[in-house]
Amino acid sequence: MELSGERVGVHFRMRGKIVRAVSGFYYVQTDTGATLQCRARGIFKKRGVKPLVGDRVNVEAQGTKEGVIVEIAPRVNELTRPSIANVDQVFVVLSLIEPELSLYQLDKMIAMVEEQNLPLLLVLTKAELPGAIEVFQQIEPVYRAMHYEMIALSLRAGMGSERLTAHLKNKTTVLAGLSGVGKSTILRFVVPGADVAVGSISEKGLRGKHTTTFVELYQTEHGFIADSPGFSQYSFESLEPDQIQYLFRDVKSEALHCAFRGCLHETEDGCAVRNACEEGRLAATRYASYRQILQEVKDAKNRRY
Ligand SMILES: Nc1nc2c(ncn2[C@@H]2O[C@H](COP(=O)(O)OP(=O)(O)OP(=O)(O)O)[C@@H](O)[C@H]2O)c(=O)[nH]1
Ligand SMILES: [Mg+2]
Ligand SMILES: [Zn+2]
Repeated sequence: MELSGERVGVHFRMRGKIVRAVSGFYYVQTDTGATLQCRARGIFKKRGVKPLVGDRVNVEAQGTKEGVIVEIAPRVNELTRPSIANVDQVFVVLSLIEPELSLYQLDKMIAMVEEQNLPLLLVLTKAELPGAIEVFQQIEPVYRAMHYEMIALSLRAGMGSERLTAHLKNKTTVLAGLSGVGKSTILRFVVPGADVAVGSISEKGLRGKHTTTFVELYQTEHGFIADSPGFSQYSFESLEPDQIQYLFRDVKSEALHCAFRGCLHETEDGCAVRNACEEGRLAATRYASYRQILQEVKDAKNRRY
């Protein structure tokens, strides 16, 4: 392959993006379309900087296949689970059926993304299965009212795929969701030829056989996308109980009317959030999810002291 870039001494300097990191090697996709296996310059280690998948970097190419990362551009953001930088948005993926949709799981994942201050798209899969659309139609208005966009997707039936790809345009997207919901199926659809396994551990019962253990960014014609193995281990344990309300858009806006100082909006008589739930302005399922996550955070805190 012909390399192009700025010639510095005997090396070529190029810009690129780290798309994969494996035991000290960084695979950099350059703006010219090459992929270089790179080491990071020692100075990063001294400064305590670890290059991340998603980093924009400057690379000194050594030949056509290898290089050295000499500079890392300032990060827009940085997720820890999965470990990835410069993420624009998260697709929260859940199946409507098989496995059956858990609203608690849905609300928990939304809260995780809210904590990261990232835009999200709710992708509800297996929409062609019997009963799936009914589930979708029941819940969609609740989330739309909070300005979350929700797509009913079935790549088997060709449902929702255009809207899905439209959302990828010029973005770096992370797919988040539990095992078996169809993340790799989405990835294979948007990155034809991507070497990702579908229908993995849950079906074959071989632990770790196909699970993605590291983050990898794939380039699509629309942007970059990553499968994300780490999201399910996420916890809110670093948060204080009174911060949880801000991760629920609907609870947060009702809480503005709560007259009690320091109220966690649980069982207090006259609490505006509780009232909103009783009067049907706040979905009971959302309130239940809020209460459950709040309780988990309180329990975790009690265990620490
Ligand atoms: N009926 C139906 N099945 C689907 C759909 N999308 C994915 N599946 C199936 O669901 C199973 C799991 O899909 P995967 O894409 O491997 O799920 P995953 O989220 O990557 O799972 P992990 O890699 O274990 O985290 C596979 O058997 C897929 O064929 C869909 O829209 N409809
Ligand atoms: Mg998968
Ligand atoms: Zn209250």
